[in-house]
Amino acid sequence: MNKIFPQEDVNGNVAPETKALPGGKGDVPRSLPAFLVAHCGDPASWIYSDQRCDGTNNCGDCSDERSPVTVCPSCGPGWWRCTPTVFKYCDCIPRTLCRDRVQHCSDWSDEFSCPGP
Ligand SMILES: [Ca+2]
Repeated sequence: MNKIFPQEDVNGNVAPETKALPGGKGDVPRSLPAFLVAHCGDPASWIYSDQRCDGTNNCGDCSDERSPVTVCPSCGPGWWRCTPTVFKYCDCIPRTLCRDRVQHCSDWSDEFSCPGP
């Protein structure tokens, strides 16, 4: 499910006006089965269940990617753990962003430590 970021460019950068947004604010649509819906740390926000632990900051505060709201496995093999400089990511960035001469980690580890994709 990638429709949250329709204007992402080839570098994974997202224009500021297209920042991640939760599935919605307020009441969950009654037409959605409960198993399709997950809540963010902000009880007023919700996302689709498959947006949990997908590496993308859908809640806006990363509560869909981090404890205590969501328990996720650590960064998978295709991911690099760091503190991202990109709003879209929380604790890991895709390794495809490593060694591309663009900073994606606050400590620049994506360019200097990450071995690459
Ligand atoms: Ca997510």
